[in-house]
Amino acid sequence: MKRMLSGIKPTGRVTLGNYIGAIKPFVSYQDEYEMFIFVANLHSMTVYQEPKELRQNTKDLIALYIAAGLDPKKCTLFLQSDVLEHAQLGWYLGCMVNMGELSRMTQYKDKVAKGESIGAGIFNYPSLMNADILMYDPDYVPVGEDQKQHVELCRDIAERFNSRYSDTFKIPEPLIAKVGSRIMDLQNPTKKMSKSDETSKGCIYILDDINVSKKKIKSAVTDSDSHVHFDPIHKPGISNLLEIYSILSNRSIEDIENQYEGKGYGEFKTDLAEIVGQELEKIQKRYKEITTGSYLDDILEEGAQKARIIARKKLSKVERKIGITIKKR
Ligand code: ATP
Ligand code: LTN
Repeated sequence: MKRMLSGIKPTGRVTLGNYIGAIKPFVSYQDEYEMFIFVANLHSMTVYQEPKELRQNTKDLIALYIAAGLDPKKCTLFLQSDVLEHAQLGWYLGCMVNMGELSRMTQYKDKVAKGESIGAGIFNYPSLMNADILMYDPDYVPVGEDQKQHVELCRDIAERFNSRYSDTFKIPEPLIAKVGSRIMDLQNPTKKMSKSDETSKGCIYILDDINVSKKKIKSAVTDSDSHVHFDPIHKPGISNLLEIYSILSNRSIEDIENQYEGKGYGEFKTDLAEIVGQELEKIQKRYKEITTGSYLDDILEEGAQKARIIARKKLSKVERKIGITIKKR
């Protein structure tokens, strides 16, 4: 079985973008691949997190992975901070990446451009991500479009390490879905839907009240035309809604366009609001069932134990190769 690994930061309430671009694809891969899915809580610290919210967002994220259909029996689910080896490997890999390479990362550049005060963690963020990935030798890293650049840097660093020392890391491939890898904000469809945004009107949260989420779909910004047609450049709003519709209903965009030919946006949006509402209802029901009792703690403990076995082995291999370990084993 080929291996897959990915993670999401608990930086806010999980959005429909995270669900469509990451969680739903993870679920669809779990029968075919050996999966490692984690909560990237160390990465979340690159931006200040209110401790109480961080705790809640972390619990919710792990619960939503399962509520959305990830099966802990098929997939190793864990918290990044429970496997200490990530931070240590991240340090070694951070010593192998150049400032220039890190400065070219869009996620970092965007923050600089906004003039935000930036912690050193944001700059070195990709080194920890490289460690998360390379630790487990995955064949594929399923991510949304925004993370492609990070996985490409990870490949470069893995190749650098392998050629400097000797073959140690598998070179991973980013896996990006053709549809749904960049769900846009419903109020500003030229911008990615993001869980850490301050305004919530353009963002559907998986744990949103169902009626609130339906309203958000119905008031999504579209154009003044009324032709339900996929054209992300000229009709970004309706194209975004078409992508959401297509993924959640498992139908092609073309098929949906044909259904709404000559019908206008109102009917299309009402139907989509129903589809989104039903999807969220299903997930929320399961979420309520699994968040009572100690079920999640047990899953995380089991997941961390499995992940640690692989991580310890990989880290000691790395430390022998680079000369940190002085004991002969
Ligand atoms: P933040 O706002 O804190 O950057 P985020 O909502 O962008 O958070 P991440 O934790 O960075 O979410 O991403 C988790 C996963 O979800 C990644 O694979 C990312 O590519 C994917 N993802 C995030 N937002 C979207 C989106 N709008 N459309 C599709 N995929 C997305
Ligand atoms: N950077 C990613 C989260 C992340 C990740 C990873 C994704 C951290 N480590 C390893 C895939 C593999 C993000 O911002 N979504």
